[in-house]
Amino acid sequence: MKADLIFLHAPSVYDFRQRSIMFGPVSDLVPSTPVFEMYPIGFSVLGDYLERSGFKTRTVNLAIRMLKDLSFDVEKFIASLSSPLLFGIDLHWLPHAHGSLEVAEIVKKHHPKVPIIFGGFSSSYFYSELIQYPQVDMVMRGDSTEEPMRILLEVLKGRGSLNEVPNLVYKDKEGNMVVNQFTYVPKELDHINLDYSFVMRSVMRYRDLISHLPFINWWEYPIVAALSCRGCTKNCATCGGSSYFFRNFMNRKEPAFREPRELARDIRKIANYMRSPIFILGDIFQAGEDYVLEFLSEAEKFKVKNQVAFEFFTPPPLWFYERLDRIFPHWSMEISLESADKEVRKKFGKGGFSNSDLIESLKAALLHNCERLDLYFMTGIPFQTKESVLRTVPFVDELYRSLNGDHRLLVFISPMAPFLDPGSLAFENPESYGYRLKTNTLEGHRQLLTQPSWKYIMNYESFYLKPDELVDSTYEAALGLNALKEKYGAVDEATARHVEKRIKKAREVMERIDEIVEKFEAEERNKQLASLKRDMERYSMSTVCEKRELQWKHPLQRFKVLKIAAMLISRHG
Ligand code: B12
Repeated sequence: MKADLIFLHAPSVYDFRQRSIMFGPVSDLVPSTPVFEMYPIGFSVLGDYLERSGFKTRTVNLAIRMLKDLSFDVEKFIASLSSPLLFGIDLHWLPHAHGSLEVAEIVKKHHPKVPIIFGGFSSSYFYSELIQYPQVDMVMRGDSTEEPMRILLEVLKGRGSLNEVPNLVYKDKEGNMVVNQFTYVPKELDHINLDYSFVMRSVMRYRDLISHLPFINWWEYPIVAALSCRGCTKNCATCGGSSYFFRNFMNRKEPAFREPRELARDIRKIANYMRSPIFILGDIFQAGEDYVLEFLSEAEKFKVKNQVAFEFFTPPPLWFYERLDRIFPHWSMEISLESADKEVRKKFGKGGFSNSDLIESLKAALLHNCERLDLYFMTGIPFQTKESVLRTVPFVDELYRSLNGDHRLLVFISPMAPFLDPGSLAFENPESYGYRLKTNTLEGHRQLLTQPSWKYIMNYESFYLKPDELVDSTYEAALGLNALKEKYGAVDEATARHVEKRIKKAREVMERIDEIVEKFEAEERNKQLASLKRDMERYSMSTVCEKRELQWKHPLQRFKVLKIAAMLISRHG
């Protein structure tokens, strides 16, 4: 079936299969590989909205196809697609600066008459630079592009003109940039639907499961997300999804929250088709306690048995856990603490609670049957020194002891890499946060991505933590946390040995790359780096922790096949 709009998701670096790059632990704490094969959830939300408006969309995750089949020929595949009205490519995460532009070039070559639109957070930030590339015809700005995209497709069908499409940036006939008003920023989220039925229908329609997979082992571990908001109330210094970013670059003055009743229903709808874990995106406490209470009251009606995972920006109040325990038979939570140092945390934008507040809250969570409690730490954040990073280990040891060595506590540390987010407070005011930026342009980032290791790829240097110190202390702290998780039974001995070995190997590979970079130039350098390619790939995955450590418990029967079949039939596939 011919699609009106084809979404393409590129790998981070287009020719990652040929290049020799030690991407490092950049993706160790997300389900993706360092190729960042996950496409934006927005593709599914957009697809669903546009389908309800009468347009057909198709999603092709090129990154995953390239990963799954080393001989997959991207160019041949793109050439074989029947031309839609529009191609949409995400440059949402800046690490896709290389792959997305390369893919656009190939699309332009084979479908010269079809316009190519870019969208996502990084596209919105870099729109004026992005539109200068010959392969980019349009950029859609904003965190909510459903309605502007509908209007655009109408225009491409001959109804209306481009200057009427809100949030759109495009080239006129002479190739000059036209910037339409950035006016579509909805205050509510009632227009969207995220129950994944659209994705299932799309898989059937195009007989193409692989292109819809969000990450490489999703089929075995199909975690899905429910969306509580767009925007954020917090101002974490390095976050390109902070309140500061939304205000200044997305024209969003305040977050838009999903109605709490709708959020509870979204979870129920997902649970209808799937038994997999459901992760609620965004801290529901951002919208205030009344919101949380209403959400809980509604959720109580549904008896969802899936593992429901919550993220919190700060430790929640104690009463909350008792309610959660009553409502969800399986629930977990995660908090990104970023630093063990209260002062560093405060300067980062995560102040407002002491370590004893944290311990009290975590104790209550465990008492009320939280099945997993994940704490995340980050290296490279403002004003953090090597000593501060290494203090994470004794801090976590102390934490385990305060929680009677409870193995449900899992801790992770990873570097802020590859990039400091564009549009974050620290990106916009690097010196005030103790940083030097290597580049602040899109082209600069595109070029950084092909450097030989994550140490050289990173777009920033902290005055407080030099690149070598950052690399060393990240691996060192990860080793320490790994040993603690083993000591308290949070990971088994085999996993701990495996992680330890990988970290040691990763450090050796990093040292070897540094030697090569120092000693050799151009062709010889590439030759030497190529000889390390296998090790680079092997030790860029599951180093600071084993990927499986991130997974919530999930049942073997992940899908409710009969329910899915009934849904597909009732909506005519
Ligand atoms: C949930 C989330 C994730 C989830 C992934 C969810 C997913 N598949 O989309 C996880 C945890 C896996 C994740 C991982 C990463 N994330 Co993240 N993530 C978020 C978070 C918290 C919310 C995003 C969200 O809910 N979006 C809502 C959905 C429905 O909308 P959407 O996908 O954004 O799409 C809409 C628009 O963006 C736009 N759009 C997007 N793409 C396109 C394409 C086209 C053609 C068009 C027209 C429109 C369009 O239209 C869509 C619909 O309206 C944001 C922070 C925030 N406050 O927003 C960070 C954020 C987006 N992530 C960020 C980063 C850096 C990452 C990682 C690179 C981190 C890392 N090193 O591992 C990885 C990349 C993973 C990958 N691609 O493989 C940064 C991005 C900064 C930047 N400009 O580069 C953000 C802003 C903040 C942060 N630091 O976490 N992330």
